[in-house]
Amino acid sequence: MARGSRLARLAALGLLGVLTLSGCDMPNNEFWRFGWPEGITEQATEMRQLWTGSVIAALIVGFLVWGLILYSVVAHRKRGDELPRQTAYNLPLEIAYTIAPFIIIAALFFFTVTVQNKVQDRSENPDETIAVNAFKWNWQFVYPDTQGPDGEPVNTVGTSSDIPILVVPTDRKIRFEVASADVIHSFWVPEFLFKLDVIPGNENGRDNVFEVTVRKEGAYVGRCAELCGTYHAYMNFEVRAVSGDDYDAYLQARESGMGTSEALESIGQSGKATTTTPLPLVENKSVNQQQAGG
Ligand SMILES: [Cu+2]
Repeated sequence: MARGSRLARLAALGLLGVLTLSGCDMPNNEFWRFGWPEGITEQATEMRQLWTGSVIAALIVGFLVWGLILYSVVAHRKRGDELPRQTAYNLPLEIAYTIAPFIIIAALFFFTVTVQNKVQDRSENPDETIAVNAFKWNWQFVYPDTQGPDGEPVNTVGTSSDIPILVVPTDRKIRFEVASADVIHSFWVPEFLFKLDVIPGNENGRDNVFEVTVRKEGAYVGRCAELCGTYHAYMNFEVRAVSGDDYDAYLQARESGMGTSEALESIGQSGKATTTTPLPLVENKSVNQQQAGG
């Protein structure tokens, strides 16, 4: 009986630890990330905190279990031929180790759903909206709230010799609306710790939208993460996160007629992608014809 209640107390203590740790901000350093990559968005931070909390919870359970195993091995090692005291059907103990895992799973589930809701959250009025159009085999990024000299919204489109650069502002809520012109692609920026399948015809604003707030300026590679045909591997792009002021200046430069490179250079950024380069095209006639046709 005494042991059973002690176990229950330990489980409760562990749970309390998880609750406390998940509730507050986790330290963000190499050790406390437990191998989790460093994301650059607000949403990635939420995910990292969930991971840190989960690992700590798992370690608490782990140390408890390892401790109990070690204790049993040492304390109950064979000392003679006499059978030790038999303690089967210890009801309090059995109830404790049935309820404790349930509480732990319920807590993990709760925090997972909470973070998932934050990651998939859509605001009423995002600060910026950017349309992402995927096609075999490249990307087009459209800024629908802008107007270029030709009266059309400003856009950047990649070619086989030019990596498209998706310029985004930091510290603003950005809504990405993804669409595909042909097959299923997947919009993936590893540093966002997020990807979204781009499914053709799926443009109802329900399953083709996500939002992020980028917190760190810099250049980050983006990729297609869904095998979409011969030149799938060529579908790389670059996210260029700049300050809000630079972003506004960039869009203004684009609206005045500058190209992506020129406008980037006008705000002191590199006009070319820095995180990836175009892959050489394979010399294969049938493949090239297929590309021209598709
Ligand atoms: Cu693709």
